[in-house]
Amino acid sequence: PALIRLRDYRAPAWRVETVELDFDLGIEATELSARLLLRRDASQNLPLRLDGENLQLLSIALDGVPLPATAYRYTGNVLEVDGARDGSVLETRVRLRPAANTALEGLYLSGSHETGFLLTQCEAEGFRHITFFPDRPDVQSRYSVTLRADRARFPVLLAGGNPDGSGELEGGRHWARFVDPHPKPSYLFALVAGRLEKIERDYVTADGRAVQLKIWAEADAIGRCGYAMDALERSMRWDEQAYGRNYDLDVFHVVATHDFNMGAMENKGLNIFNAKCLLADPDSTTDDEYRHVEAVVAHEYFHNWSGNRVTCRDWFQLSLKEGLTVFREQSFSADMNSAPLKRIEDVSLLRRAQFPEDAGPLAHPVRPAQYSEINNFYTATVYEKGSELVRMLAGALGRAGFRRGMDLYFERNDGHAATLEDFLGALGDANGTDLMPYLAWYGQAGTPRLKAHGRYDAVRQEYTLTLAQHAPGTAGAEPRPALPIPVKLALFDRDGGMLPLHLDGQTSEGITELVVVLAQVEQRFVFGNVASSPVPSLLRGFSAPVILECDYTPGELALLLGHDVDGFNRWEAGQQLAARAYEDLRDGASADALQAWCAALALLFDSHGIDDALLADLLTPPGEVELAERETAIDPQHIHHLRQRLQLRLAERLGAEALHQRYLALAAHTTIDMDATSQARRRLKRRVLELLNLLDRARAGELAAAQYHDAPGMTDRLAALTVLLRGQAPQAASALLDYRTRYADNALALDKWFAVQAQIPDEDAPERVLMLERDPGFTLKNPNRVQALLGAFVRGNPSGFHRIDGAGYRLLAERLIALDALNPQVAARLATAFNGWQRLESQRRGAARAAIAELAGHHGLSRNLAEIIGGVLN
Ligand code: HT7
Ligand code: ZN
Repeated sequence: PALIRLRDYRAPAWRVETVELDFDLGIEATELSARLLLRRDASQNLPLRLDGENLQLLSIALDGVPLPATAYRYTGNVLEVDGARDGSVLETRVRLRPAANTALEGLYLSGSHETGFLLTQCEAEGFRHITFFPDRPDVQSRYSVTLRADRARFPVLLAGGNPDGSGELEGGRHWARFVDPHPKPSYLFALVAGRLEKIERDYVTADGRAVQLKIWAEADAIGRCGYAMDALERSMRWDEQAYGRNYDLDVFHVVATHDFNMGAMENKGLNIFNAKCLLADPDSTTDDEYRHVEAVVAHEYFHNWSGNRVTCRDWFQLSLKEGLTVFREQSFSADMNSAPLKRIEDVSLLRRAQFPEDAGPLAHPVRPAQYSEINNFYTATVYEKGSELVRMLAGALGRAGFRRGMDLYFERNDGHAATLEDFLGALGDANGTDLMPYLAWYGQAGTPRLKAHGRYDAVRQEYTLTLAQHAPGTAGAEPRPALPIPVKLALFDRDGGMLPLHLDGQTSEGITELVVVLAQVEQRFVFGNVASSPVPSLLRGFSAPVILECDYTPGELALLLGHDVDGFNRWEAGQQLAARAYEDLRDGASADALQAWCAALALLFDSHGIDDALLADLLTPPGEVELAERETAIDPQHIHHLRQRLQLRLAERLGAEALHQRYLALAAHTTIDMDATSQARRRLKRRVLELLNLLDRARAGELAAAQYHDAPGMTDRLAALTVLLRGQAPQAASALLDYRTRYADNALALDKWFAVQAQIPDEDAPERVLMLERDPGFTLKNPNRVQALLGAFVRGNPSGFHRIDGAGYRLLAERLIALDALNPQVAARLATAFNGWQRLESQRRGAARAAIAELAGHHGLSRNLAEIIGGVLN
C-alpha cells in the first residue's frame, strides 16, 4: 500500500472557508447536503480534489449550477471537479448507511435499531466517510450544521458549536442548528442524535463566560455521570489556573456511548466518550477506573487548547497534541491525587506498553517519517513517550519558564495548524534558549540506554559520576546524534541521609537534588566535599525515558528502597532489586538480591510511616511483560512461574499470620468512600490478600469469598473474585455465577467478568476463551467486549496466550480475520499483540510465525491490519 511521507508535505491547494451541512437523519439512511465556500491557493495550479470514502453521490452543483457527469470524476476515494475558482461554492448531496457501519468511523449507530442513537467519529480521517472535503487537519473552516429528524425517534439533536435555533417541521419532525465560531479542522466535527438523557451544570470561566456543561447518556446510564461532571469542572478550573486557558463556547456537551473504537474524542464543543471512560459508580467501577475516568475527562477537555485551538499541521505532528495533552493530564492527575503514585502508574504503563513497542519491529519515532494507515499511529510511542518528551522540556525550563513558553506557543499558534518545530521554537524563544537539540528525540525510535558508573576517591573526597548514552540498534549503523538526557539526581550516605551537592567545584549550600544534562555520548560529573562513599539516586522521578544501567549492589538498592525520599525512586529501587531477585531465582545464583528485597520489604511492611497505596506498589514486583524485556529467548510460562515463586518467597518472609492480621486490620475499615485513604487501604488489602493466597489458599479463599459477598463496591468485589479464580478456590464458581447474574444488564461490569476469566494464567486459557465466546453476551461487534475477552487474553495473560502448542496464536489469527471484516481499527490494534514474537524461544517462535504468516496470506485484509501484520513479520 502507498506510503504517506512527512517529507512530501505540501500546503493545501484548496481551503474551505465555510461549511454548511444539512442532515436528514435516519438509521438506515441519512442524507446530507454540504455547501463549501472554496479558497484556492493561487501559487499552486491544481484542480479541486476532495476526499470522499465510498460515498453515494446524489447530486453535485458548482456555483449553483448542477454539474454534468463529464465535469467531475469520482474514484471511490477522490472527487475531482472541473471549473472551480477561488470563491466558488460547491454543493454535494450524499446518502449514508449508518446502521451498516460496523467500522465505527464516520456516521454510525450506537446500540440497537430500536433504541440506539446516531453519532460520528471523524479523527483521523472519518469526515471523508461523511461528505466530500479536503480531509486534512491544516484545512480549518467555520461550520454551521443543521440537523433534521423524526422527533420521537431522535428527540435530542446535537452538533459542535453554539446552538443557533431549533424548531418543528411537518410530519412529527424537528430541526436544530449549531454554529461554531472557531474555525476547525474536519476531524473535530461531530453530531449526536437520539434518545438521550442529560445532567447539567452552570460554569463561569475565569474570564467571565457563562457555560452550560451537559453530559448525555442513555437512560440506564445517566445516573452514573455525576463523577465525570465533577471531574470536568475540576479540569476546567485547573486549566485556568495552571495554563491560563479558558473555555471558549457557551455550551460544552459530553456524550457516552458503548460503541467506540478508542477511549474518547475531543470534538469541538461535543466530546464523545467510550462509556467505560465516563460512567462511574461504586457498584460497578473500581478505584483505578475512577481515576481513569477523571484522567480521560481531563485529557479530552485539555485538548480544547492543545489540539483544537492549536491543532496539528499534518498527522505526523500527532504527538504535538497527544503527547502534550497526556503530559497536561498527568500533571493534573498528580495535583488531584498522589503525585508519586501517579508517576509510578505512568512509568509502569510506559514500560509495559511503550518499551516493548520501541524494542520490536513496530518501533517508530514519536514523529514517524511515514505511514500507510494513520489510525495505526495512535500508539503508546506517540502518546506516552511523547508525554515524556514534553516532561523533559518542562523540566529543562522549570515551572515558570515552561508556563512562559506555553503562553507564547498558544499565542503564536492560536487558530493555526502547527508543527513540533513551532512548539519547541515557542518554548525556547520565551526563555531565550535553544531547545532544538530535543528535536532529535522526536526523530528516532528505540529506548536509549543510560550507563551510570560512580567512583569515590576517599583521599580527595570526590565522587565522579560517569554517564554514557547508547542508542538501541546502532551497532554498525549510522551513528545518531547524542540526545540531551536530563538526569535528576541525589546522593545518599550509607545511613540513608541525603548529602549536600557540590558539583564541579560549585558550592550551592543546601542543595541535595539537582539535574545534570548529559548532552554528549559520555560525560563525567565530579562532586566535591563528599565525606564518604555515596549511593546515587539517579533519574529521580524518571527524569528521562531511558533504560538505566547502573552497577548497584543489592545492598545499595535496598538502602534506596528503605530511605529514598523521592517516592518514585524508592519504588524504582524496589523494582530493580526485585528484578535482580528474579534473576537470582532464574539462574539459581546467589540469593543476595532475593534476601535484600524480602528483608527491605519486611521492614517497610512493619513500619508505620508509609502510605498504604505506596506500600502495595512496593510489594508488587515488575510485571511479566517487563521481566520478559530482560530475556533473549522468552518463555512466558517460565517467567510466570518464576514471578510466582518470587512473590511466594516474599509472602513467606512476611508470614501468613502477619498477612492475615494486616488483612483483618484493613478490612475492619471497609467503606465505600472514595477519599485517598480509603482507596489506599483497598489497594493494600488486595495486595495482602494476593500474597496470602500464594501461601495459604484455603485461608485466603475463605477471606476472599466473604469479601466478595460483603463488598460495598466493585474494587473489593473484583479483587476478591480475582483471588478466588487465581487460587482455584471452591467458592470461585458460585461467585462467578453470582457476578454474571448481578451484572447481566451492566455492560461495563460484564466486561470485567469476561476479562477476569480471560486472564487466568493456566494451561486452559485458550479453551476458556473459546467457551466464553459462546456466552450470549459476547459479540465481535462491540470493541469493549472484544477488548474485555480477546484483548485481556492476548495482553493480560502472557502465559496463557503464549501456550507452547500455539493455540493462543491460532485463536488470535482466526479472530482477527473475522474482526477485520467488521472493524479494521480494532482488529489492527489487537494484532499488535503479535509484536515481539521474534524474541520468543524457538518452539513458540515457530508457532507464532506460522499463525502470522497464514494471516498475512489471507486475501482482502484491511489496510489497517495488513500494515500491522506486515510490520510484525519483519
Ligand atoms: N484524539 C482522540 C483520538 C481518537 C481516535 C483516533 C482514531 C480512531 C478513533 C479515535 N477515537 C478517538 C483520542 C484522544 O487522544 O483524545
Ligand atoms: Zn488525546
